[in-house]
Amino acid sequence: MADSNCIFCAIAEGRIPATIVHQDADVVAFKDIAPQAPVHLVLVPREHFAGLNELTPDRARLVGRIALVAKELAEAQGCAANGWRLVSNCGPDAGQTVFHLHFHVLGGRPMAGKMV
Ligand code: IU
Repeated sequence: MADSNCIFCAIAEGRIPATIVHQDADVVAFKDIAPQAPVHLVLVPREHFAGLNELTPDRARLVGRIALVAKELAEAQGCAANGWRLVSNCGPDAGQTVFHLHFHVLGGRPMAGKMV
């Protein structure tokens, strides 16, 4: 179920442009518009829900799918061997700005010792 006011739903449905790097029936991935690392992708489920606080047992498989796509994209982007991060900010204190569940894939530079 999509939310017509949600920017990530709009990207997933192709209503607004983004550099899409993966899409399937459940998951869409695109390049972040304000990259924080040489590799910075955003992975979203097509289903709209705000974030990890809304995770339910029936959505657990979907999050597993996102993790698998993240791993495949890290390999495809060439940062799997050196290391990469999968991050989901949940809520205002975590810095979440778009309230549609998403995961960041970050890689291509050393991040050890830094949270972001
Ligand atoms: P956050 O975890 O909610 O802070 O991350 C939202 C990310 O979505 C952030 O890195 C933005 O640069 C990114 N983004 C985007 O790639 N395209 C958009 O149209 C919008 C945000 I709005």
